[in-house]
Amino acid sequence: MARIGHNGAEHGENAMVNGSVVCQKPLRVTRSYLPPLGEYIELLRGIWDNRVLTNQGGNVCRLQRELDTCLGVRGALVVANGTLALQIALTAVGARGGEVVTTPFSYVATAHSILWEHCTPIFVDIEPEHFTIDPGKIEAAITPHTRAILPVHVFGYSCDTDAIRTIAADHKLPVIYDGAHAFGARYKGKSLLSYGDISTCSFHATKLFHTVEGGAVITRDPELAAKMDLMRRFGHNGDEHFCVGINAKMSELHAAMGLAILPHVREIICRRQRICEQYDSLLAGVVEHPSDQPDLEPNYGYYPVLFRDEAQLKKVFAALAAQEIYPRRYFFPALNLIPHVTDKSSCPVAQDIASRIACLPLSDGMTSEDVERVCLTLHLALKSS
Ligand code: T4K
Repeated sequence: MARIGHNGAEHGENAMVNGSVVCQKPLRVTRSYLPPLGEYIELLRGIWDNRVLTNQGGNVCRLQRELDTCLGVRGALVVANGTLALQIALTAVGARGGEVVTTPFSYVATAHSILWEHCTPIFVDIEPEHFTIDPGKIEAAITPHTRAILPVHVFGYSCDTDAIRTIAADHKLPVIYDGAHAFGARYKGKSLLSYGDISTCSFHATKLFHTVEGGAVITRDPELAAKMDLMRRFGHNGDEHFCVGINAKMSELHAAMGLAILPHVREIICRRQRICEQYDSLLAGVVEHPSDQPDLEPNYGYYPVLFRDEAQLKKVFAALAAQEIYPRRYFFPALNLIPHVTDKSSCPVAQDIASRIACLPLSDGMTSEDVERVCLTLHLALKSS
């Protein structure tokens, strides 16, 4: 491989090769999928015709129906983003102000949505194979103030839903799954988003299915569904006011993006699968990657790898950056270590994993040459570390 000089900017397109400037494609942790422009414009045309831009218009209603069909769930309610989905879910189950048992290994939005609802996150350590909450440690964290359990299907790996259901039933606690990464994954024959009292999802631009910004709450419980439906739109229906609500509505333009992408989701997942399989074969024995999870049909949303320690991770990051390759430290630090949480109990497994894990570039548009470039650079960096 040619020695390529680093121009220092994640957004730079040019690099120096043997003294001359060449175009080099930066490879970031992901790159948003966009549908064929004509298909999006066709949906925009409908908006231009009828001038309904928001407030549960035709695109939002259609997207909800199509999500139900695509995921095999009932009554998906779309919202403005995955963080509001978590906040609404927490309020809907009556968790506001109480303790919420959760995982320290997630994106910061998980802990922040808990804090935003004036709840106290109580962190329970994770299991080391697939980084989800360790069910064996949940009961010790439950107190008379616990109002909910909020695990995360991190990177689309399934939590131990059977064990969590049993613990929750024993303690009469609701379970909210943060399924921000779970779209398209299936566990024990059904969508990973169909577990728990409520599942939330993120449709952010970086997700394999997205609406630019967006999210959803999913529940089988008609009472919770009715409550969350009202909560996402100010808590009222015409002149009748039922509860405190917020503005978490998805706009018609965002829903149109979802409608344009949904028909392509299968191919997106298949392309991502091929990239992950290429990573698997080129990185076998080179760097640690979680094993396949029994009963899970993955969605290939992320490709996490574990380094020996943080020092090795940093060295590899520098070598990759020199080749315009930008993996991300998803997720660092462990959330029990962020400044504004009060439960600072040690979570040694999460802290260890968070210090040495990273997600490699993964998007449906990556070529096999792109994957080779990442793997070759990684090989060389690891050899010298
Ligand atoms: N729970 C969990 C477990 C989550 O992971 C998240 C969000 C949430 C809850 C909350 O859901 P939302 O409220 O966000 O719907 C990104 C996303 O912003 C965030 O949605 C996501 N998780 C988190 C894991 O990743 P950043 O700070 O890493 O994004 P950013 O802007 O650095 O983008 C990463 C790469 O993606 C860039 O290098 C280039 C590419 N990109 C980015 C954007 C914004 C694109 O190709 N197009 C784009 O428009 O947080």
